[in-house]
Amino acid sequence: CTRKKNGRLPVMSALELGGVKIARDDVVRDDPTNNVPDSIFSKLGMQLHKRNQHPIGILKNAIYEYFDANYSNKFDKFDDLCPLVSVKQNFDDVLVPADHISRSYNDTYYVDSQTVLRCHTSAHQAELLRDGHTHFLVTGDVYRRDSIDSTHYPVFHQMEGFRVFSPKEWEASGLDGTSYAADDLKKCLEGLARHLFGAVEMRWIDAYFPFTNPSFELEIYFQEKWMEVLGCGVTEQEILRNNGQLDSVAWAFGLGLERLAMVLFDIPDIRLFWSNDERFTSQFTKGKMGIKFKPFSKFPPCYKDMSFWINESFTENNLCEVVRGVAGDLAEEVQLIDNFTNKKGMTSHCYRIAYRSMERSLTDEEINELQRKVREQVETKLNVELR
Ligand code: FA5
Ligand code: MG
Repeated sequence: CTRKKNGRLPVMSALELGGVKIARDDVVRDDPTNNVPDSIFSKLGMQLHKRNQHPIGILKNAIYEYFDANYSNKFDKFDDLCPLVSVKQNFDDVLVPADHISRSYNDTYYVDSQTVLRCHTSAHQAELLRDGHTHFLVTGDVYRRDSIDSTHYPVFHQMEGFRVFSPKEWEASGLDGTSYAADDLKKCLEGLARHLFGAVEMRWIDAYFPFTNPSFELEIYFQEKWMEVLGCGVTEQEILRNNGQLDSVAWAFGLGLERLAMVLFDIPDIRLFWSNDERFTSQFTKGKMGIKFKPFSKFPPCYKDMSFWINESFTENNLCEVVRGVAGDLAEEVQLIDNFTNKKGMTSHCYRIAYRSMERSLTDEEINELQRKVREQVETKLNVELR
């Protein structure tokens, strides 16, 4: 990690010395100041985006190529900024309101009450602006408590892009600064999509982010569905003003690298990015973009249903955290399949858990044992009543 100023050094050095255990396994219950399970903690420092033979690293380099070619090396590149950031960096600096859901312990991994595992690379916008950068790309691992399916994983990689315009750049165009930046942003990202994919079906969706206005998301058609691959927009003036850019306008984007790599390399499930199986890793070559992943085998999934009466504090993210804690990457999907409230006002949920290994077939005994543990922990950690 490259550490910077901002007073977070004590946590870091303690961490580096192994002096503080910031990971714990009983995430869901009590300790309100740390909800990082060991499975997540162990992903810190893996830096898939710095492996030139890994699809995430290959993709990062291909995006760099596009920016180097089109902006004659103007974009400063960062891929080594520490994923442990302050609450201020992750949220306040990008104007995330105090009561925004993304700040909750249900959505974000907290190391302590003032330090999080960044949930987006936007956490670095403000400090880089303050350091005088006007064109930059930030790539890194980001962390979120989230649902479980083929396109969601609690650790993934983003690339942030940021470009500042000075008044003389838009004044000649006859457009106002915001329209000028929005046009430029869309052109830039459409050009990037052409560079990466050639032809691909995509569409722009209006979106909302606290740090941009207007805001957009880009979706790509993949596996018979529209899949969101990035968020972007014209940066809120307040962020520029707070960080030393008084008369400027800027755009920003945040790409989901796994999602793009799934489309590019035909990777059907996001868990594969973490596979050490040679049958996965050996299929990719440094600098080669045209490769299509050949599934080495397809094992059948096994489905287990589970019903319980929920309580007020029940959340799907907490359930998913329990499932991941027990089954790790053997959990393929957790899906709500039934939901009703009885006359007494009690609400029942039925979840279907799909278990499948990407690498081997699972035995019935193994799956039954996983399901037994999940049921046990759901009862004890989430305090719900199994049916
Ligand atoms: C953000 O994180 C914003 N910071 C992006 C942004 C940057 C907007 C700058 C405007 C300006 P969002 O939460 O939508 O936005 O995530 C961005 C992308 O990350 C998504 O489009 C998706 O591709 C990817 N993503 C989100 N959650 C997951 C997940 N659990 N697993 C894998 N990829 C994910
Ligand atoms: Mg989004």
